Amino acid sequence: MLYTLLYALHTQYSFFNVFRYITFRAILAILTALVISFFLGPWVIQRLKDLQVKQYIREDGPKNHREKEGTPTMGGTLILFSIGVAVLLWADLTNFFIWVALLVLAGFGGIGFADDYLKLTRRNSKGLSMKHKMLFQVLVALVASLLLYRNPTFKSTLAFPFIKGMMPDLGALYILLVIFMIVGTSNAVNLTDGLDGLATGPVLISAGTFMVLAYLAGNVKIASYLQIPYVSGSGELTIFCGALVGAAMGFLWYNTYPAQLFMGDTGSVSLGAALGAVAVMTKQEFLLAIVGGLFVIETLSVIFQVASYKLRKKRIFRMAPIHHHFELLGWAEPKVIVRFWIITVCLALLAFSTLKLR
Ligand code: 57M
Repeated sequence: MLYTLLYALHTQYSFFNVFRYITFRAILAILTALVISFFLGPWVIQRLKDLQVKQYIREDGPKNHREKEGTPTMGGTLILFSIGVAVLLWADLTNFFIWVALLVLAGFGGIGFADDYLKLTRRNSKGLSMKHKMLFQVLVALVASLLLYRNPTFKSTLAFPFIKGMMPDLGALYILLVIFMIVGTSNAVNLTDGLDGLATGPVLISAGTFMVLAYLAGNVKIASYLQIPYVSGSGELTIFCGALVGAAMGFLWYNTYPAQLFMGDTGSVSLGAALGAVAVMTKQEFLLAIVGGLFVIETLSVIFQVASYKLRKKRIFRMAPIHHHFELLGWAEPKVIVRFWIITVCLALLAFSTLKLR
């Protein structure tokens, strides 16, 4: 909104021409979301405590988690508010992709909020049933996929890293791909959010990676030089990703070990879905699988653990998701967290390296 107002002034005062630049507005979005989440954090923590919005710790979890009982949760409300303000201020609100991204973020945020709320009112770690959660998530993802599929300027093709030029048109199957990307990433981030800052860090790094990728995909000259799909208008997602980065940075100040605040499903479900949606809209689905490799590993660890237990009555890991396995190996929580962050930074660098290896 401010973008439209301020840029319009460039005819009288040339200084305001700077608001035309996506990079400038992305930096403003990062700083706006960071300042809001950082300075509102203490107030939100206190309000959540007053409202008894606190985490119930499952009995069957690692012993050291017992002391986390009572930590305020649903900090995702702070994250979503920070992102919303920053995007509404600095993004071009006539941009189609911005509204699809906001729809996914808000839709999944609502599902996560309902889940957290039910856990609170039922005073246990159950929430929405898996069936209802999946149904609502697929519905929101279906709306986003249909908006994209029916947009005449948006192609239903799938790009592959390393193999330039191979971009099959999936036709109506593309709708299933979009739903899979959004719902899959949402649940993968949700599973990963099991240690202080363990999800927040990789979300921050992934959003930062896609902040750059969106800029590249939306710039016809750079996209053709790098031989990546040019997606007209997707450059505005640079501002959306910048807001994700800023909000995650401010939230991490309070979510880092020992956490004063958890994001809850309100945060993990919506942030994951938003990353999945951005990856689809910038046509970089495989790069999300690379930079978000930690989310993939965490999800696969659960799949393999459950399958192994069902088939062989034996566990592969001491406990899944895999972050608990290392905890039970005796790694201190901060050691698991920071090592997983280091892995994510390496994966982000690997994702960037594929841009030239075409
Ligand atoms: C999402 N939620 C955390 C917090 C956060 C199928 C099975 C693998 C499902 C999985 C599960 O329940 N996943 C739910 C993970 C929970 O965090 C809350 O949830 C929000 C994210 N959705 O924002 O509000 C706990 O994680 C800890 N935490 C922190 N710091 C943070 O910043 O310490 C979270 C954020 C919090 C807190 O303790 O209470 C969670 O772990 O539930 N189940 C599991 O992950 C369980 N694994 C398991 O059952 N493994 C089995 C089978 C099913 C694979 C096995 O290995 O045999 C583990 N989680 C728990 N207890 N709580 C282990 C048992």
